Amino acid sequence: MLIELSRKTAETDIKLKLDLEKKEKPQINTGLPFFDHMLHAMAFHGKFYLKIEASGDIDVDPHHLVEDTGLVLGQALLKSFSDKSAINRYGNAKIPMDDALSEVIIDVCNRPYLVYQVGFPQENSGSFANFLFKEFFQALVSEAKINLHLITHYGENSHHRSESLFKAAGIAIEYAFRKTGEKGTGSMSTKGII
Ligand SMILES: [Mn+2]
Repeated sequence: MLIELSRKTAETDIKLKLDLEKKEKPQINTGLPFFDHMLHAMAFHGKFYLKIEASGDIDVDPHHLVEDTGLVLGQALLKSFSDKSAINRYGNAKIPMDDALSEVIIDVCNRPYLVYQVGFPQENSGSFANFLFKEFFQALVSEAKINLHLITHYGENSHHRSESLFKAAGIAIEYAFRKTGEKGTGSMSTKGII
């Protein structure tokens, strides 16, 4: 299912297309090259289609753009689930990249909660401030209403840490939101609804 969303404020202008069931080359352009690199890695390794055209007041601070991109992606993930067909609900992935190992665990449970055990030995990757990734994931979690645990176990290179984290996030997200073909949501919770 292709989901198209756009969001325009005084600070940012974001156009996003997401199709979790279609493998197509990701197209990401936020004006922040390292952020593009991470989002591309997430969609490519998650094997889903993601197109993002985003612009904003990054000359002031990339904060708004990074946060709002997470927000729109979270809204798209929630929408992908709006037909209420059964999905795997849980997903996890542990992905290395050279010296670094990261782990992502997800529960699509309608209760937003982020656990962020993520650290970076270097503050920046290129010109990108790594602490901004928390703003991205916090916004995504709030809008998608998911429980997301992000862990960077180790790694001496921040670029490798974040890249393994985004790859793991893509794989875990794709699996958790993947439709199982069963009817309804009954299989997903003992309460009958999540
Ligand atoms: Mn890289």
